[in-house]
Amino acid sequence: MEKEMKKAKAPKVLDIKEATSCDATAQMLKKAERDGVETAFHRANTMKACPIGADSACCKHCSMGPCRLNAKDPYGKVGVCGATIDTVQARNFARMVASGAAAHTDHGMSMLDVFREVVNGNIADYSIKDPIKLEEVAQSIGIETEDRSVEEIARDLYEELERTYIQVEGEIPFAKRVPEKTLETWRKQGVVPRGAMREIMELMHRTHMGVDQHYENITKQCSRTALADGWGGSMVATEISDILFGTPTPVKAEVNMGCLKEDEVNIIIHGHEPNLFESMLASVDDPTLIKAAQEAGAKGINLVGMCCSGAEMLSRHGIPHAGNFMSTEAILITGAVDAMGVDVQCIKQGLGKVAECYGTKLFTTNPRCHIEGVEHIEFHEHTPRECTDSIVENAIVRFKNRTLPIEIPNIRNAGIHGFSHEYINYMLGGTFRASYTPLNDNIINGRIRGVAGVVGCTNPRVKQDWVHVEMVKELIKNDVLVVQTGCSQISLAKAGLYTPEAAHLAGAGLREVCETVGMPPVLGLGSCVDNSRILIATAEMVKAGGLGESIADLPVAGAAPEWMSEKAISIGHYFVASGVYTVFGVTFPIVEDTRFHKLLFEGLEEMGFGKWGFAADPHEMAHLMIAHIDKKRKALGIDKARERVLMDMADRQKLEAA
Ligand code: NFS
Repeated sequence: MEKEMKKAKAPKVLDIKEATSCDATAQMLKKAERDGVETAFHRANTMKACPIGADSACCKHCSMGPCRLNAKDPYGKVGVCGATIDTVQARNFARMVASGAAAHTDHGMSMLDVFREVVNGNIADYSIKDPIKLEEVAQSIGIETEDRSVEEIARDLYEELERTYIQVEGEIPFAKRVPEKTLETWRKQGVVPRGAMREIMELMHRTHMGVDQHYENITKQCSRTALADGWGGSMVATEISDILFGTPTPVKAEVNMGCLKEDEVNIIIHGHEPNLFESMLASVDDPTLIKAAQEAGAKGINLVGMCCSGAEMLSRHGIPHAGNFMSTEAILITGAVDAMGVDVQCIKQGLGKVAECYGTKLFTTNPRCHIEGVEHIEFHEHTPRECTDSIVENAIVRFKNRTLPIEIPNIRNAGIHGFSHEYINYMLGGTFRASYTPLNDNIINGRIRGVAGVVGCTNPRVKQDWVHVEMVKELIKNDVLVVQTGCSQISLAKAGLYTPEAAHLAGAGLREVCETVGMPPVLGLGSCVDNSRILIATAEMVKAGGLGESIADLPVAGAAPEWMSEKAISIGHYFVASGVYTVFGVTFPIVEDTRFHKLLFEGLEEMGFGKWGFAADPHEMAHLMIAHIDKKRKALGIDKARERVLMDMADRQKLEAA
């Protein structure tokens, strides 16, 4: 083993208890140290974040610099070209939005490519699994569905949705789903997106040296671009994936590293685009491959997901999920992973080294994502099985040749996943009156104080999962219903909050609703592109009535407590631009006491949007959100109802106790 580990560096001392609250990951970090293997946790421990970059006080957009401004005296200095701190920060922030939006919209476009080829009959491995969803999406953007075939509707839908990307003028199709008053604000502010390609291109242009040098004007294009992600690229990714692979409905499933099986061939899919995973599902069900696995001495083939690909498959099919972003290296340390296939986004380059240490076969599959030293098996949507079958075959070979000892943390957490916005509708409204009215009623009568979307990454700069879990517990304790996606959903699932029994952790009002419906106090909606489900849910809440006329009126808030990626910034900004107060943790890449900071944290709200917030402490973060929800309740005149309901409950509890 020593010999095989020779390439790994000896890690410096890491306080594992402070690094993660995930017991399985902690167990694997201890093993990593015994094995002499380094992970992102160790690197974050020894690499101090650049303080100038962390404040976004550095500009490297041209070679007259890079220029460093002074975060402590932000207006004391300007860049060589004269750029102020506001320009520098706004440009840096804008490029994060552009990159994040590009990632989501490119993912959405890949889904649309598959959809087009399915509709044209050029792909046989996928089909339209959910024609009802197809009709609903088509109707929502004004496509005639009455007496028309699935093919006809699908063809029109493709053409319409293609505009989400390539349209040079006019509003994107899903703008039709935005509540009228919210759309009015967007039109007034000039931020209704055209096509994503145009918005991202313009944002990159504007942030080039010597173009847009007014932070307010840059922010305007940030909003337009971010909205092209949320109501555009991400929403297309979700809706098309539902149409092709099925809309999620509640499903019982397990998460955590204990989902690996020592006596089976273990394959992990990690990344973002569901077409790879869907094809892998077909491969692991193939009798020939199962037989090959058995002949190699395995009991079977065990397919497990990680990160957002995993969250999507967990929601849609109940496929077990092994862990979130900060556990992707850790799981390889089990020695039990025979193959890991990755496609795009959130794939650490460090995986290559760890996989090599444990003999795990790691494969990149997408032309957009190669990793030096890692084998590439290209995935083609016209012949998807060529790639996924080959990964399975490689995994079987590795299983057969396993030599290193295996240690799988014996931890699995069962829960209910797979809540689409359609299902929330049905669950709360019932078959015959499916609508958001019962949710709104429960908010109006005060049982539910408000709704919070808690999403996003895990980040080695904070204790893994801890910020997510503490914050969500505080929210539900205060009767805030929590909806989730991505890595955050997995953090809470590992903490056991995805069971209906977890309702006992909720305040009396939320608990009563959960117990009546039989739902957990925390609802998982899937992957990060599925944050678009939260947008649609907010639009439905406005439509159902009684909670104001725009998204900005709703008693809702959002958070990404352990964010790390540019995609998270794009998501945060599209929620803000849609009208939602959105709080981020870890760090915020802007110097306080600058005009740009004031615009994001106050000014946008005055213009009819939502606004940004920041706190590193999970309880403080939760209470910022709760205070905002209460402010909105007051503005709606429903603050008294909650006092009444709590009084009634106290009386009832007294009676019950007597
Ligand atoms: Ni979204 Fe962060 Fe990545 Fe998914 Fe996880 S890290 S922004 S949650 S896997 S995209």
